[in-house]
Amino acid sequence: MDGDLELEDSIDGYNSVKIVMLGESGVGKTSLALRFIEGVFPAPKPTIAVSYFSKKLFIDTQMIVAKIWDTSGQERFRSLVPLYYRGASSAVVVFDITSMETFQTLKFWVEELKSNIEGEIKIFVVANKCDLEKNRQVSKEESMNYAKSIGAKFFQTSALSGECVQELFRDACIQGISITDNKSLQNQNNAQLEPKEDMTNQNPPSFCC
Ligand SMILES: Nc1nc2c(ncn2[C@@H]2O[C@H](COP(=O)(O)OP(=O)(O)O)[C@@H](O)[C@H]2O)c(=O)[nH]1
Ligand SMILES: [Mg+2]
Repeated sequence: MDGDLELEDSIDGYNSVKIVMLGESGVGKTSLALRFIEGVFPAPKPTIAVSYFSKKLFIDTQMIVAKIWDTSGQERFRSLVPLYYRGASSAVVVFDITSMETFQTLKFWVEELKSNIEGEIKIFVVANKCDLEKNRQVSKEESMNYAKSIGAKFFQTSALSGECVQELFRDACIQGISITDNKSLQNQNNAQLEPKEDMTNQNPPSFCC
């Protein structure tokens, strides 16, 4: 079922995409992941220790398992273990539009990601808390330009209202699965796993909201 919350790292029989969440503490990483998985804005859970979520979804005609790795507070130390990044195909790098500081440190997280990842990864720059427009400190234009400069896609979301959250994670799966499929192809030389045409589009228009 779509709302399943699972803590194990093995879901057999389906292609899966590993998505890592990055960004400063408090920007809404856990809220976005839970909004996607459970479809609700979670009540504040300061002690939340869950760091792994999964959800099955159909993409084209394939059942895909989105495996979302969320930090459980370690990001406060600006350090995540290499295992966190290993095998990731998509990275969702989040900042809070009401905090310029969280946007400034986005660059740190992108560098951190690049120095920990081997091979290709799709990056998604996410401007969260767009329901708090009146407190905005970071303009949409500035953040979009930054995303463009690093070849990332850009989404503006609200875990509170749900705006663009499904679209974000769905796209992270679509983009990620093309990488995962390519890795499988290289490893297995299996022509049947050839990525579908619409999943291999490397630079589709990046816009939401
Ligand atoms: N208004 C608003 N608050 C949010 C949003 N996303 C998260 N929050 C709040 O921001 C705080 C930090 O969220 P959390 O998901 O724990 O951030 P994390 O530390 O990055 O995982 C919590 O109080 C959330 O309720 C959002 O889109 N809009
Ligand atoms: Mg969190």
